[in-house]
Amino acid sequence: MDGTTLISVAQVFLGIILLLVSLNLYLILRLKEIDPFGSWNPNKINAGLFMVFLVGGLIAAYASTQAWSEHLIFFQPAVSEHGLEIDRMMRNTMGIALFVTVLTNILLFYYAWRYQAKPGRKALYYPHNNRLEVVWTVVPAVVLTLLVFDGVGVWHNIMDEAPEDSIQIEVNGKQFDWTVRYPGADMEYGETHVSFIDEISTNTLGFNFEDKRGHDDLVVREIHVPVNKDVNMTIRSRDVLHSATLAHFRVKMDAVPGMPTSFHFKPLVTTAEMRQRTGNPDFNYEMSCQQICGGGHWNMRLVVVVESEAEYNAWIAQQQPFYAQWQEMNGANNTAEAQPEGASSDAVAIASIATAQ
Ligand SMILES: [Cu+2]
Repeated sequence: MDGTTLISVAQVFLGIILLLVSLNLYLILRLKEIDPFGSWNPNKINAGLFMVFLVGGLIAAYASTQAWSEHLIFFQPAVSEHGLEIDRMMRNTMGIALFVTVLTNILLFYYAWRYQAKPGRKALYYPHNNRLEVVWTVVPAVVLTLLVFDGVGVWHNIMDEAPEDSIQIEVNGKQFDWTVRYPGADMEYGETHVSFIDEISTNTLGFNFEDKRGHDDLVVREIHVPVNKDVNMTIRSRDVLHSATLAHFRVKMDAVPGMPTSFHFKPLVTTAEMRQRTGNPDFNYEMSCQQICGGGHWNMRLVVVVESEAEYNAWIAQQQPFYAQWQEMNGANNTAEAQPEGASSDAVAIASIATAQ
């Protein structure tokens, strides 16, 4: 038995001894017909405890919010155009909800103390008041309607069609990572299909290499976007539900297998500016998965770099298209032309497995 366990056991024993001693003391007093609690007024004690709970609860709620505020994304201003709107709605809703919650709870506990039972005090029988019913139905209804209308308007702005000249990015979720695709110079994605997926030849996105539009597509493990430009993100999953989330930008959209979703946003602050703002030279935006998707869910993170347009163009220029990499890795013979015309997806997969071996 180590020291800590010994101390714990000693504490338990000490507790039992104290309990037994006080129980005995109480029984002796009762035998002598002395009631030590005889003069206590339970109504007064209960009323006092209500006030203790009210003050203690308010202090605890405030202190815990303070302690956690730097970890709460709500306290870090949004860094995208629509994110500022989301934050405004959040502030309004939280402000109203907080005001009502705090006020009603203060009154609830205060009245329990103020109108505690006392000799001669009689409860008032007050079963119904139509005017009161109307007021507490109509006021919340109007306030909630205003909040909902505001929300619907913002939602439509966010979910509108992405502007034509948006930067196109496709994020592909799978258990357990994200793969990012850029459409390349032709601004068009090549066709992909689940039946072409072939882990051995590294065709994890399932490119159909017969589609030449895909030959310049970039496949990377980082998101780079220029600041102050619209970004249109297509979000896909190849297995289960994931959720592509860029919390700083207030972007969150589920990745649904078999049904591509999308989200467009405009980043306003570069990674470099954020590093200065936070005083953290290692700061990085990230995309995470916020849908529990299995054992490796925690690992689904991706670095997001927001940079100047020149830096972005330089980065894009450095990337080698996936098709060229794939050819290098699988031998020059294994090109789209080498695939038999109209080959079934199985045959293509088997052919590439054979080449890899
Ligand atoms: Cu996940």
